[in-house]
Amino acid sequence: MRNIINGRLLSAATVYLRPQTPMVEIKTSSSPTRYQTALLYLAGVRILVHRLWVRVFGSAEPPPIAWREVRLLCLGLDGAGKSSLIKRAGDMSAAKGIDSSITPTNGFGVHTCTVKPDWKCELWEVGGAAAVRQFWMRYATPDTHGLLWVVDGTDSKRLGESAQCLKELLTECKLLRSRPLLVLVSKADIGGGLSEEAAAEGMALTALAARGLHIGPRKVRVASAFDGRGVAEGLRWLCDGEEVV
Ligand SMILES: Nc1nc2c(ncn2[C@@H]2O[C@H](COP(=O)(O)OP(=O)(O)O)[C@@H](O)[C@H]2O)c(=O)[nH]1
Ligand SMILES: [Mg+2]
Repeated sequence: MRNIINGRLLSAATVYLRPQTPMVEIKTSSSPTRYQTALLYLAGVRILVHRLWVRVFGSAEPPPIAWREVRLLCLGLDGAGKSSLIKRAGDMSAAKGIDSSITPTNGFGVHTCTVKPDWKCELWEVGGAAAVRQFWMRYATPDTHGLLWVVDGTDSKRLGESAQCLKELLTECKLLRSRPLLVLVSKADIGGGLSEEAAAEGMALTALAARGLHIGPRKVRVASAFDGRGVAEGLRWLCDGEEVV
């Protein structure tokens, strides 16, 4: 049922008479329930929010997030600094320092970090002790995008051993030869460590390339888990070849 006042058709549930006269509430059988009124309000709010969104962001829909995932294999001698660098990569904004709770990696670990706002990087770390090096190549899968090799920048005595391990790995594992190779020279915060040039020479990277044991792009970068230098830039290069100055 509807009410007609001053010739106008009203479908509203409640009609208030003018001031001076006592307020009279006229209820009709077709009055919307509180539930229906609430639904109407909600619909109105939704329309308002949508219009506001379009005005502020200029699009009818929020942009979709296209996550890209990249898997990297992280290897190097025991104690080179792999776990610490990976930990830093996972939280670049953390305060300076080394996580003293990190224990030597005996087996294998997977860690995830964000290299760019829409890029996830999965880092596979395998322990570097002599007994487990023979298993390294088993962790190189067709999905492995690149090889992150860590050398201890403060321990030039073990550089030859590290170079020999890399050579043996690439001799056995054809798959990794064409993948991008990033050598991170760790512990740069300590000072007096290896330069990028000295590390490249010590790792015999030019000789590896000359023998066809590595045909992919390669880069050497000093890095530190203590203050994070070189870590994000190195990983971005390894993931998509981006040069960060
Ligand atoms: N000062 C300093 N020490 C580091 C750095 N990275 C690793 N270390 C230390 O080096 C040792 C071995 O590090 P770890 O990450 O466990 O090496 P991993 O065996 O290659 O995983 C630990 O005592 C770390 O605290 C670094 O960037 N700066
Ligand atoms: Mg480790």
